[in-house]
Amino acid sequence: MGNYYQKEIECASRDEMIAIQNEKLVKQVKRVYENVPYYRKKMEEKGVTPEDIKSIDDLHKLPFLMKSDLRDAYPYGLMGKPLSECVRIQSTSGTTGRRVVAFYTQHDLDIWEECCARAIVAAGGTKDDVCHVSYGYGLFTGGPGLNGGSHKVGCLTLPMSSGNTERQIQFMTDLGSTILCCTPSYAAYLSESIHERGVKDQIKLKAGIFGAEAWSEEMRKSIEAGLGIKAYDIYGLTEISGPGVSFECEEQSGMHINEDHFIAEIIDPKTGEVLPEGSVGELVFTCIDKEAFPLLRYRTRDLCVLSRKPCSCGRTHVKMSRLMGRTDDMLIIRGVNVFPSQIETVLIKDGYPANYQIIVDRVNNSDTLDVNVEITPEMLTDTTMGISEREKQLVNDLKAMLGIKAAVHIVEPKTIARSEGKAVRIIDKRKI
Ligand code: DLL
Repeated sequence: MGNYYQKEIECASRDEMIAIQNEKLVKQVKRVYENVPYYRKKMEEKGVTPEDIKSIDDLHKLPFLMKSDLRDAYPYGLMGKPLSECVRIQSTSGTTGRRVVAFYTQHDLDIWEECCARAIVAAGGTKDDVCHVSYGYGLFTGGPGLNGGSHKVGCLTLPMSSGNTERQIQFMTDLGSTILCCTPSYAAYLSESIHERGVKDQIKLKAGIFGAEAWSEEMRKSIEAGLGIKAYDIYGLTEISGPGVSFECEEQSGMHINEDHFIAEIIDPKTGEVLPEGSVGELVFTCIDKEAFPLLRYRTRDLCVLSRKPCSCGRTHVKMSRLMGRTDDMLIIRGVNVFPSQIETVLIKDGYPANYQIIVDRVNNSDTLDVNVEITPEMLTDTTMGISEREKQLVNDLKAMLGIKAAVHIVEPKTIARSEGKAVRIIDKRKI
C-alpha cells in the first residue's frame, strides 16, 4: 500500500510547487498543441505558441475552454491520446444540455484515485477503516473515484452505490462502516433514517466525505450532530477527473487543491481577467499531467475564493473556499442575485432540515420566489410557536439575507422527495 499522505508533495514549499508546475505545464502545453487540433486552433487564433509558455506566469496567455467547447468538440474532439490508449470513460448526467464525456488513460485513473486517496487520508482514513461508498457508481464519477481512492488507502471498501437505504443501514451496522462517502443531502437522509430506526448506537461512523453538490456550514453541523461524525467537503468535476480535485483536511476550513496536478486560477466571469488571491470569482483549472482529456484553462462556472493562508494541517496546497454558487445557478429574481445556498443557510439556522425546494416563476410580468420547507416532527409538537408564526419568521429572515421577499410554505415531514444522488432543489418555471 502506498502512503497516500504524500507529505513531500502536499507540504512542499511554494518554490518547490512552482518548479513542479512549471515543468509539467510547459510539457503539457506542447503535448496538447501537438495532439489536440481543436485547442491548437484556439491557440493560433489567440496568436500563442507553445514557446510562449515558459512558466506558470504565462498561463494567462492561453485561451479558455468552456462548457460550450466541450459540446462543440463532443465526443472525441478534445482527446489528447488515441482511443486505443484510453481505458475508461465517465460522464455527467447531462441535465443542463449535452452530457460531458471524459476519457482516461490508466495514468489518468492513477492520478484521480491518488487524489481521492489523499482526501480519505485527510479525513483520517487508514487501512483499518471500512469505507462505505454511497455515491452512485457507473458513469457518475462519485462512486468509482472514492472507490479507487479507498482501495489505494487500503480500507475495506463497501461499493454500496446510492439508493436502497434499508440495505445501506444494514451493511453500515453489520460491517461497522467507519467512513461514509455520499452527497450531503443523502447523508442527511441517512442520518434521519438511522434515527427513525433507533439504530444510532449501532453505527460506528467517525467521518464523512461529502460533495458533488452545494451544502452550507449549517448543514455540516446538522449532519455531524446527527451521525456523530466529522464531515469533510470534497470537490471535483467530471471534466477535470471527478471527486478529489480538492478536499478538506482536519481544519475543515476550505479544500486543498491538488496543485501538483491541477493549477487553479480565479477569474472575473464577465471579463475573463485573472483576479488576485482573496477575490470571489470563477474557478478555472489547467490539468498539467492528464493525458486523455487534458483540459487547459477550463472555466468551471463555480464561484469561490482561493487562499494561501498557512493551514494547521501542514499542507501547503492552495485552499478553495466552500463553493459560493455557480455562475449559472445564480437566480436573478426581480433584478436581485439570489444563490440557493443563501436560502439553505437561513433554513438550517432556523432549525429546519435540508429538505426544501425553491420555486421561481413569473406572474403578471413579475418574478415570484416560493420556498417550500419541511417542518421537523419536534417542531410539530412544539406548542410555543404555530405554523403561521414560523412562516412569518422565515419570511423575515430570508428577506434579511436576500434583500427580497419570498413566500414560505411549511410542509409536513417527508413530503419533499429525497434524493439519493445530487438533490434537485430549484424549479425555475420561467425557463420551462
Ligand atoms: O459531482 C464530482 C464529485 C463526485 C465531486 C463526488 C465530489 C464528490 P459532476 O457531476 O461533473 O462531478 O459535477 C461537478 O458539481 O462543477 C460543482 O458545481 C458541483 N460540486 C462538486 N463538488 C461540490 C462541492 C461531481 N463539494 C459540479 N460543493 C461542480 C459544491 C460541488 N458543489
